[in-house]
Amino acid sequence: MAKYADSGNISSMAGETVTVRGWVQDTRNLGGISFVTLRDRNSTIQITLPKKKIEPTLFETLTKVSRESVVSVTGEVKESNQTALGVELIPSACEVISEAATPLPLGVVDKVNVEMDTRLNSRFMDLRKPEVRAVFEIRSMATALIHEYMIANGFVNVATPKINAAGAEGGATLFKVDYFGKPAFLAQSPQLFKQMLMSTGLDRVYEIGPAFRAEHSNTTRHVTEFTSWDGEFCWIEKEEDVMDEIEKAVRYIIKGINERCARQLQILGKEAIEVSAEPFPKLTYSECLKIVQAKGLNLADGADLGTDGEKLVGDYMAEKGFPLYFICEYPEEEKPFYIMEKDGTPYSFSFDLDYKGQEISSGGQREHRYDRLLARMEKKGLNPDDFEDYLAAFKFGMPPHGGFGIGIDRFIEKMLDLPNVREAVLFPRDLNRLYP
Ligand code: AMO
Repeated sequence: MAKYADSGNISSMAGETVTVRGWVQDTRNLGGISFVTLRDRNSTIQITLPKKKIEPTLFETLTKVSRESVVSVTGEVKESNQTALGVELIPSACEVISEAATPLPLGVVDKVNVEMDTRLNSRFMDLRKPEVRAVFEIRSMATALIHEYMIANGFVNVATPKINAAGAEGGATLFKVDYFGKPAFLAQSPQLFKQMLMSTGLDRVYEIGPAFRAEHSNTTRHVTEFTSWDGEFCWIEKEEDVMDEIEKAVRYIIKGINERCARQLQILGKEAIEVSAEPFPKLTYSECLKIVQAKGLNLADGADLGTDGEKLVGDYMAEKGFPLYFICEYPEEEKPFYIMEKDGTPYSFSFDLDYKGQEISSGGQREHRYDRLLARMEKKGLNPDDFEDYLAAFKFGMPPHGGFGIGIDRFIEKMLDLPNVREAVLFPRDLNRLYP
């Protein structure tokens, strides 16, 4: 039996007889000679069929097989200065393993602009395009790098429940499920659990897991299921300690992607992911308000910066050469109950990390003092009885702590300049999309 080869190693196999497997991307019949382009995970291999030298049924099969069929082809590897790999395959046998039906729901190589929805409807076919796959290969590496960084820095990887009796991020975006006749909710974030763990001695934890938000708005930055990278750790003195940790982690990931994903970045037309040499700037909310007001957006003090405000701040920071920057000291009113207030001011020890004009993360110092936490819950109109188990962890010895949550989908979207967060999700879920 001939040995297997693929586009990654066939260049060094001239003179050998090998078997290659993949998808028939394209067939060109030029009379006396035909070419089949076979695609595999990395690249394409040219199969050359000089009509007179190829057995007729083999010639017929390979030149007539429908595009995107999966085939296995055995033949001799020959040097060629006409192909990107420097070799071509002259076939002596082939097997059509899985014939593709026609017409295809979506072209793989056709240079036509197809709506994102059409592409997402046939995502399996869309993912056959190298530039679509590259996003997910980079995302995979980003996830590996997060694990590397977090473990190397003393964080313990945890898994917290995704079906819960209470949510942490406000009632508006809770997904209700029927839990054996009782109401339950899909987790909006691991917030309550990662904080409870702070009272245990597992005092540096992280999680990468799904988070669910019943987002009723159809935007380019919201999906109803996203992947949250959460970190939480004890013994912080101020929220800046959390920002510094995120910055180190984000730099590690971007550096790692630049070093390990050169091929994928090249497919996406990028040399490298840019990151500022100087530390990520820390703008206060009040400074941002002034920036957006100067740019003509009339926001009242205390108002949410919103998509438009964030974008204006992003433009301002881009001019200064900063794709990534923090916005800190948000009004306490804008932030959840678990964030610590900055006493004597309307602000809080909170921050967002923005990437090119879009929030990708938020976090801060938490209120670890039981009485103050209770007061904050009441101020936010929450019933402490709904959070009994969470609150118990604060009653019996809770260190000061802080943390962050980063949406991996938005992180990848912005890193790769994708126009929509859905482009960074394999099978996105949103207001209108529950399949595939
Ligand atoms: P927040 O609600 O700001 O904070 O969410 C943190 C990050 O999660 C991502 N994200 C989303 N991504 C896509 N679609 C959505 N609908 C969506 N909602 C949120 C964003 C966002 O910045 N518990 C806190 C974090 C903390 O303080 O540790 C939290 O969930 O990238």
